[in-house]
Amino acid sequence: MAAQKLPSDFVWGYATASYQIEGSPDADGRLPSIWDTFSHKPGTIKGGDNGDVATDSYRRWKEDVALLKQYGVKAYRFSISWSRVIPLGGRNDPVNEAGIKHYRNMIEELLKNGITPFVTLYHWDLPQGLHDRYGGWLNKEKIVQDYVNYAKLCFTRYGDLVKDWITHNEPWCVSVLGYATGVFAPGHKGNKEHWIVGHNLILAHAYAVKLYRDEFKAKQGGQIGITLDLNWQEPWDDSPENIAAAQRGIDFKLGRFADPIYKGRYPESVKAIVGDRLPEFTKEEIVVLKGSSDFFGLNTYTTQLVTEGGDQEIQGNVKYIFTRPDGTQLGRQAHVPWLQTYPPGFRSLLNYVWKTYNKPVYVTENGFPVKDEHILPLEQVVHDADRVEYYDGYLNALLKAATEDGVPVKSYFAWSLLDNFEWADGYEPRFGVTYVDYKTQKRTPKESAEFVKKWFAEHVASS
Ligand code: GBH
Repeated sequence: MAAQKLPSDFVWGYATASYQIEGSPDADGRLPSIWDTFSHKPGTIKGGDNGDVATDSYRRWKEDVALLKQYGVKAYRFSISWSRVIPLGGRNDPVNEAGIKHYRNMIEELLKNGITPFVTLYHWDLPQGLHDRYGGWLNKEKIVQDYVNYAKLCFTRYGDLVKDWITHNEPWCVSVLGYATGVFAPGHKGNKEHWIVGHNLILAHAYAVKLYRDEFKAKQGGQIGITLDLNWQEPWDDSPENIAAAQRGIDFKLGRFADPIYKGRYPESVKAIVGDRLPEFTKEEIVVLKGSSDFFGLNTYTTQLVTEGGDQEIQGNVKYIFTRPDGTQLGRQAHVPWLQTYPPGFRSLLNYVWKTYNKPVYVTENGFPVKDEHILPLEQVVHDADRVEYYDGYLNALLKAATEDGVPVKSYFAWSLLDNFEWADGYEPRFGVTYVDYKTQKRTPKESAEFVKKWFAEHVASS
């Protein structure tokens, strides 16, 4: 019997994000985002890098679309830079037609090539204007209105062509890395603001979804949801403490966003630890929140082993390690310290998400930066066996979850189309299936691009 296949309407492709690839920060009326400001502060980014040039995709987007076409994808997930379309960001600020046109052209080009656009509205690049004016994500009344206005502009200008919308990418990163550990823009530290920012991100998401459903969905016929991130958390051993710790770790990473959005409330474990620093939703807000995502957008890269203990409230007072009780490593080490290859964890995660939230799952990011790729000669870089091993493992885990476990997985977007600006880590880690020579901007496909193409050709049923 032939191996089971994914259904013919399974969506796959690559993902990117505006600040990580576009460059051209001042082009055609764009104004800075908090990432422009943050990355230009000395000491924030490894190697003193910033996104001023990145992969130059604001200018080379046609080349990017041609690559996608060559790679055989069905879809492309990219994000819109808010400060290109509303340079100052606010609902009473001018709309920038040149910025609008840029994404419109790209969307049209994708469709002409048979590639479905999946559009992320917010992948971390808040207009600096809103941060300066009222504290950005910290100001509930104002940011919710301005975000909804921005979303409305995108639905109005692109919604005839775009049918798949993602409100936010990884609100955990925005709130915790931006407002607690301070390693991401805007670089705040502490244990209070990130709960407020997380709360406001959820509300902005929910009111944008309400607007889409009330005013656009019937006419445009699309869907809208949010992308959350979770690396699977596996108890280090089967002691009751560590089993409980893993669940608490998941609640602090995923549940703090997913439970309000899919169930209308924060997890009890989070409330118990955070107490009155955790803002409350009003009754009226809960009505808007609950069920405010048509699907479950999931970014995931690895698995962490979890033990009870430690005093890091942000992660629910649990500890993470990659070393098993028998002293072996969980999987192959990537270039970044937080990632090891472990496909079974992906299968467990897909099952958990489906069982817990009961929504079709869209995997919106998954990928691997090969160790030391930035210093290897190009002949070796393109022969990216460790990345191929990763995709082989993760795609087969997804296939099993879909066909043997019955999880309704609808999409898979690999991260990323190109090597690009990896936030605080600068240009050193390379996640692309395409090598980018940052001096010349020349793109060279790695073997993983061919592998992924072939895998989907073999594992998606023909229609
Ligand atoms: C995703 O983040 C992002 O959506 C994407 O933009 C990014 O390029 C990609 O993954 C690869 O990283 O947590 O302090 O140890 C995944 C979440 C956030 C995980 C930053 C690694 C490292 C800093 N990533 N984190 S820290």
